[in-house]
Amino acid sequence: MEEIKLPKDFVTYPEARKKAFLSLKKLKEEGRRIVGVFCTYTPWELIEAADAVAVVLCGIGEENIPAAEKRLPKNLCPLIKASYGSAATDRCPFFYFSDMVLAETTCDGKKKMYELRGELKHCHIMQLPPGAGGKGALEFWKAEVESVKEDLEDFYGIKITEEKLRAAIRLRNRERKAILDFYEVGRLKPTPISGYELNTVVTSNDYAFDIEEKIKYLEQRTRELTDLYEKEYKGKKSRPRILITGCPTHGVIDKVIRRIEELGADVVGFENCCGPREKKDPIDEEKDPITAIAEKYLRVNCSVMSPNPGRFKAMGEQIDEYQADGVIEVLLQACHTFAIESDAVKRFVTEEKDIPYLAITTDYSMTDQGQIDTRIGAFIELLDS
Ligand code: BJ8
Repeated sequence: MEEIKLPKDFVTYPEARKKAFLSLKKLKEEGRRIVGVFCTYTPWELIEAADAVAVVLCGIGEENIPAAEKRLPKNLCPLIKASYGSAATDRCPFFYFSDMVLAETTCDGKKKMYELRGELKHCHIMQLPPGAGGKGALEFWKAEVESVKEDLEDFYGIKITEEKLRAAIRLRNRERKAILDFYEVGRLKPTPISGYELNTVVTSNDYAFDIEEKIKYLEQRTRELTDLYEKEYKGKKSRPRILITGCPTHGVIDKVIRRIEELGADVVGFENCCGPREKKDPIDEEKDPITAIAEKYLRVNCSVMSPNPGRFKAMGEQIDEYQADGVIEVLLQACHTFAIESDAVKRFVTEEKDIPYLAITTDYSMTDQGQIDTRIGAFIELLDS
């Protein structure tokens, strides 16, 4: 079993969330506005322009799932059940401290869960068009973005000015660039950073509420890792390089990402919402802000969109740029959109890119760890041979 590379002061994802509870409590005591969010489609710039803090409400861990199953079907994505269960049992301090929730009609499970969540707290649900390229899709989505602005203004009794929106766009674009540069350290061969750190730092960043501080940290860590590569890694032999795709992996970091690296491969990149999916695509700073925000978020390549060709283009680029030797797709149980798209992903990876592909379907329990290890081990052996 190999040790994965982690810095001395490494903070795990659950630890980062715990620390964030305290920062959020402090912000609440200082009278800051707090908006709970879930998804990459969320127009964070509007929240920023409302002088509010956005906090991610996605659940991890299996402890709140039995409570969720009192109202939700068992055969539902664990991310949805964990998110609802933690709010319904009042065990999610992020939800507790949120003044309101901003959510989008992405997959069927999530959108129906938001209806139940709306019973607990004010929940603004943005209607997402079913396909980004459909006739009128942009106009429809732009009106939805406009309605978030209006709701934030009414809810907080404020005015979101164009100046504030433009400042928020600039700030978030700088943050996107810092995150992307950090991610792209994974392109170095051999990589000086573990995928476990990549996944943890980027998802934990959603719980760092001071964006300037976050940018500073990411820039510094990127410099450290680039120097480390020059001093210790350059010219050395690389382990098999894996690109992760599929559903978000923050709830299965230990179960899948850590195990891939302990079993002998490097996770070098993520083609999912824990990766650069939307970071590569800044918001146009010159256009009318509402139009630019609507255009940007409509380009997110999620499987909830039909059709979703942009995902394959992004995946192809990442396979090349990160020099991936194989692709592992993580499918959360009962996630129909990613599960259906996985057949096309498999064909794209094995036929067009000519590298091996493995799909792992799992949930937040630990019962299938042995089976997952066996499959990952065999996949790495195949890449090594
Ligand atoms: S933009 S990936 S964050 S929707 S895994 S809850 S799709 S059943 S999380 Fe997602 Fe936004 Fe898309 Fe990204 Fe449903 Fe699938 Fe569960 Fe999912």
